Amino acid sequence: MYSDLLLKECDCAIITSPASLYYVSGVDVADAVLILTKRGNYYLTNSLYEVAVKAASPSGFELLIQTREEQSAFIKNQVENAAVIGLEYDHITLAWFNSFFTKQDKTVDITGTLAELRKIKSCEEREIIKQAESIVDAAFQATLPLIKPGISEKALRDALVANLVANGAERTAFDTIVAFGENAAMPHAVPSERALREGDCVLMDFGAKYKGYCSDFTRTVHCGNPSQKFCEAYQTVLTAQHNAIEYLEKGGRSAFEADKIARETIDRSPFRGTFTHTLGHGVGIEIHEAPWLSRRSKDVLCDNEVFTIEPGVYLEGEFGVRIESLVMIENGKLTVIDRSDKEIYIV
Ligand SMILES: [Mn+2]
Repeated sequence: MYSDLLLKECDCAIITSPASLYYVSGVDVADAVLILTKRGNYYLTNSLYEVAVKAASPSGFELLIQTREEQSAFIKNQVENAAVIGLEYDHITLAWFNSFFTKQDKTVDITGTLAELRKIKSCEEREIIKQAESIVDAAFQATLPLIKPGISEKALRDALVANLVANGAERTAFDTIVAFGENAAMPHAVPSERALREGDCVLMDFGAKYKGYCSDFTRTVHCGNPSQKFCEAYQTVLTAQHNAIEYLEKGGRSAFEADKIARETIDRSPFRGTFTHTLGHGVGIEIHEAPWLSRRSKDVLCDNEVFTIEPGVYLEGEFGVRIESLVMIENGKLTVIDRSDKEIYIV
């Protein structure tokens, strides 16, 4: 149980990040604070959110609707009565910290414990994420016919977003990336008015937020006949992804090793050194969370974790290719969740 684990390190845990609020209580509204103690758990918010939080009725929490002053006094009182206070160091601001704490107060960071808890998904969480990824598959299929010369990156982005919502997404899981031709060489390109031309690649990276959980998906298609160089880059990225997935299918569980296998595949090709980011990341309430698949990762991948495998090749001034799948490990077996084809697709 999360509260037992959290209260091992401290006698009062204060949760302030929307993602952890949602994970622990099932409700995240702006301006809420969760306080977990051995004596009881409190959900602090203000009257603006009273109806919403009451309707969701987070179990195991005493709901306190307070003014800003009452909330401050309540937190101060909890802090005074605890020897060690757990905080999400990666979320609180110095201003917030200074309004409740002095140098004498002993605090510990609970970010890592929450990340460890959140990276193991329950059966229910995995089901929701599978549904979130099927929304993305459907939106992709619905958008493919719109990819024609003349359409702008922004217009294609808008169509993708509309198709996500039409297929059940509450909203997008992150800012949708649509990049044509040379813009695709920027892994986090921002959609522009750039119009699609024959000979451009089309990189689309997008995700759905569904029942509070994210999905993540990338495909790169091509407008008109691709060059030999593009085809080679595409096959290299696909092989890199395939090799990493095969390693996991065969029971490999080192996140570092999975990254290395994909990276070496690209580095053995003419595209050496052009895979400039990490292989993947966990996906859950947040789009980027533990585990981390990178050159520096010490993560050992486990049952019931959900994460991406997304190698890429980026050639400045020319094009970029990224293929991203969402995978999970269940009962010791790897499952690729997205269903859309990965063979080179020409529009
Ligand atoms: Mn991703």
